[in-house]
Amino acid sequence: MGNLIWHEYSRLLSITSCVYTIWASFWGFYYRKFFWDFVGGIVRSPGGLQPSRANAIFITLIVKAPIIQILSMILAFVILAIEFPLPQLKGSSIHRSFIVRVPLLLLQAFLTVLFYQNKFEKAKEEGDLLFFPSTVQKHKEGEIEYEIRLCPALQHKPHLPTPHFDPRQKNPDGKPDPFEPPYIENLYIGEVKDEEDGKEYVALLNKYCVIPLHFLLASKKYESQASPLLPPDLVQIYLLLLAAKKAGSPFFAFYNCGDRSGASQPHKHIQLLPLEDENGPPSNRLALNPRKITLERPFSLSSLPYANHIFRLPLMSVSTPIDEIEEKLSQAFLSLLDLVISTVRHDPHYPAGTPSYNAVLTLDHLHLIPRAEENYTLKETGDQLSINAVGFAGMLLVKSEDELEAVKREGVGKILRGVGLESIHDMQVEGTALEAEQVIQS
Ligand code: B4P
Repeated sequence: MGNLIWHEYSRLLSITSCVYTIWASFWGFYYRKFFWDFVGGIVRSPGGLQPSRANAIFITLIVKAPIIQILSMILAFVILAIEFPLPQLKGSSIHRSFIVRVPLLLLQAFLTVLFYQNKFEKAKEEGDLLFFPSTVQKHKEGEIEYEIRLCPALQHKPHLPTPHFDPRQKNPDGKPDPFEPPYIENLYIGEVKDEEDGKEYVALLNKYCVIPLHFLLASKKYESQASPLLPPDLVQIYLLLLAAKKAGSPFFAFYNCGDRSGASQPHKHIQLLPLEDENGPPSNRLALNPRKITLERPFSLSSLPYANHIFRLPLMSVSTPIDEIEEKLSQAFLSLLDLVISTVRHDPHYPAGTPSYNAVLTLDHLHLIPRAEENYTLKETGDQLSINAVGFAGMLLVKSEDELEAVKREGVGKILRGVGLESIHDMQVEGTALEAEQVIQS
């Protein structure tokens, strides 16, 4: 009797481990990482972790092609067929043999420890990360193809009121600060430090996640979300974007600055979202269109119905010296911020105080969009849409089918214009470039 219980217990254990292996291998196809790449690896800045040459075979078999993940999955199905068992195997010598099981289970253990078991999945399974499934529809208006993401599950997310943003005061509303330690272990990814400035940041998975692997880079010491991006902020974001591109999964970064920008947390944080299109989100793809552009001068996309200020960045890579990256990004940011301030000043109704704006950063452009309002009220349904930088990247978020249809009828451009400002680029043109004028005669 005792033996029977032990046998049944081992069988259930083996079945559980196989089911987990199939699940982990499936995710391992998408998020390819050799788990032990830090052994013998070198951390370079810029560039991140460079695995040792001795690990090249594992990088090939896990990252370049998911061979180990495929083998793990096949092996798990084979063990399941023996343990369950398949009718054809029931009572056969393989089904009754311990000798067959031992090497198969050892091989399974060896294969599965090689590849990364996703932190995102763990955080989700243990309830620290709330994932809201969604679907995306393309919606073309003029030259831009917007992406409208329908996420009905977000209706159940607790609504956070816009905090009081006071750049001089720490945590002005006195609410718990999610970006202060102690961090939720399952959301904690790691920390980075700016080599020049010594400024430290913590990287955390987004707790309320719509796109898997959405993460945040928050300043370790409290800084206000109403303060501008500083040179080390820009450098660290850019290095992360470079590292992501190198790892084969492009991201873009965004920053909601000020109380009219769609931000809900007062502690300075920049957000990074994975991309399906390596040319960036829709607004970046549009900015790439006028291909012959004068570098080192801001420009505006006149086909968009709201004020937008864009700077095309020079080509930089992991081997570009940090000083140079810092100089280029700071110069771009300051020239765009000047334009944001002059756009805001031109609006007689804009309230006094720090202006709000959204920033979108890709490896090829920095976009700054001045903001007049946080929310847009849909004429048809009366629903309020909170728009953040992702909206101005060309990716709108709606929470119901009715909202989706109302947005399409009202027009995304009109909605963005409703929370943005009128473009005065024609008046600002000195020192900047108009698309039509920026073509270099080749
Ligand atoms: P904020 O800059 O303050 O504001 P936000 O991104 O607009 O988020 P909001 O909270 O207003 O979310 P919303 O319902 O509009 O960012 C704060 C960030 O911190 C948020 O990402 C929040 O989730 C995160 N956070 C809060 N508490 C945390 C904690 N304890 N640990 C870690 N992170 C924490 O939108 C819901 C989500 O969808 C947001 O993440 C938003 O960025 C994202 N989103 C918006 N538009 C999207 C689109 N088109 N596609 C995909 N995702 C989109």
